[in-house]
Amino acid sequence: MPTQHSDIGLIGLAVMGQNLVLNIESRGYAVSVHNRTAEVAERFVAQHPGRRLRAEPTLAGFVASLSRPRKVMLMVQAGAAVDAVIDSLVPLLEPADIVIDGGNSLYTDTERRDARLTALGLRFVGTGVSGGEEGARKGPSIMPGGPASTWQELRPIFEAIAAQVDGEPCVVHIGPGGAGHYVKMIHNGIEYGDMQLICEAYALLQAAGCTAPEMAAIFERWNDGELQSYLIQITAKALAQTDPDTGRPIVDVILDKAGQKGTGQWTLLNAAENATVISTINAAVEARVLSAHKALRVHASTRLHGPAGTLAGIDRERFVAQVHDALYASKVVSYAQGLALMQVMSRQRGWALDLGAIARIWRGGCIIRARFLHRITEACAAEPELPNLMLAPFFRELLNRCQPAWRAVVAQAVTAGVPVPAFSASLAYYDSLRSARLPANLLQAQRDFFGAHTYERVDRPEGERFHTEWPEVIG
Ligand code: NBP
Repeated sequence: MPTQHSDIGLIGLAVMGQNLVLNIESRGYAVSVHNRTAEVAERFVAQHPGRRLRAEPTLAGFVASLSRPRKVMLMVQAGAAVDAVIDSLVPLLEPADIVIDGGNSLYTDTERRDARLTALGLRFVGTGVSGGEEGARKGPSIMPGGPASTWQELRPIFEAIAAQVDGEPCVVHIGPGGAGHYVKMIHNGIEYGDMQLICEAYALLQAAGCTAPEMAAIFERWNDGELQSYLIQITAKALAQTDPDTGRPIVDVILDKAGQKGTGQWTLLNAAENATVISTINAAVEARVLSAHKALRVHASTRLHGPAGTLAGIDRERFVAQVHDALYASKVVSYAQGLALMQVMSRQRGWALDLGAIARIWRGGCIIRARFLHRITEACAAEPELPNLMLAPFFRELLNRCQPAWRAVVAQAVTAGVPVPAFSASLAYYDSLRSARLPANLLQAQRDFFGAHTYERVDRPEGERFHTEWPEVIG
């Protein structure tokens, strides 16, 4: 039985927990592990002999095995399981001990738990851990919230286990309370947007007659350029994969019904509550929802008329270049929207989020890791109070350059009947933002007409309200 105390303890040895423990131990830390089903922890330690790992079958033994102040990381299922583990842990902990929730918890749950544990003299850190199983093992992007005092104590471990890009660890203290889990939620929302945009590019290339192997080559080429990212890379590999049973491209035999775990929907709700537009992410979440209604779509496909969804006879090479630009521009809009939402919440909650640093820690370890993220860091450094990412010189020039092709792609998609909800939502946002005058003047007239809501005038100071006696409408 080891007598030395462990540096940190982890509860929840499913796929994420196991890989994170192996990562932490490999950086020179002794780790105690505990799992509700105790055999899982014992088997895990037995499978890794010679490591500084210690399985503790009881929670009391687990807590007693840790050096003070104790650092207890939870990697259990988000939701009720986190509360259940905290309930059992609390009586065993001492003031200043740190409980870290590394699961995908909703940031408002994190804020509730933070308030509860703080009142008990404990410290709570809700942290985003991105990158799935491989990230957990080899280096995730880590987004810790919680009090600044915890960052000083967790920093050496987190910096050691995080992904490294250009010699910098992909972790930074995000902010107090639920800030870490909030930023992880936005990361996931942006991930939804990126994935849908890539799927729309795929649909367009397919409509233009490209085969799966041809598209694999196109995405591979794109991955060597400005669009370089993990998601483009895996898309190329997925398109190149053959189904062993049929010999067909695997994407052709996969059913077109998307799943989701809910973090995208959380992002939508948060944007709606804060009157912020995230139309690209919105379109991405809704595209998944609509895809799941397969039977209804199959039925409607024989009842609702429209073009066949093909782009036959198109200049393929030119079109591929246009789709590239449309994808890049749409992606920038999606990030601009996600960043704008973070800015709104940062002000509202007093989190002081450093958007440039957040973009920097997303460069490695996480699903949205991409070359262009350093451009966001640069833009934020040049102008910390940037009103919208699209207005930063690099992105402004990029959008101005890409917009003719982007427009051509959306127009051709609409004409051919290829649904591109995220491409079009991005373009509509771009066009709305650059419209000095929108038709909201008529909307105000309508509101004043039926509800006497009043309106402002273009020729009078802002804030002065007017009402018109509109003609009566009979019937
Ligand atoms: P799961 O989300 O599948 O959770 C399984 C773990 O939770 C097991 O250790 C299980 O113990 C434990 N658990 C449950 Br379920 N209910 C419990 C309870 N009431 N009390 C104590 N323990 C309980 O594991 P995961 O896929 O490794 O994910 C862990 C967290 O990381 C989740 O929040 C997830 O959303 C997040 N995450 C996952 C990924 C990914 O790629 N999987 C990526 C990023 C973040 P048992 O063995 O006794 O059933």
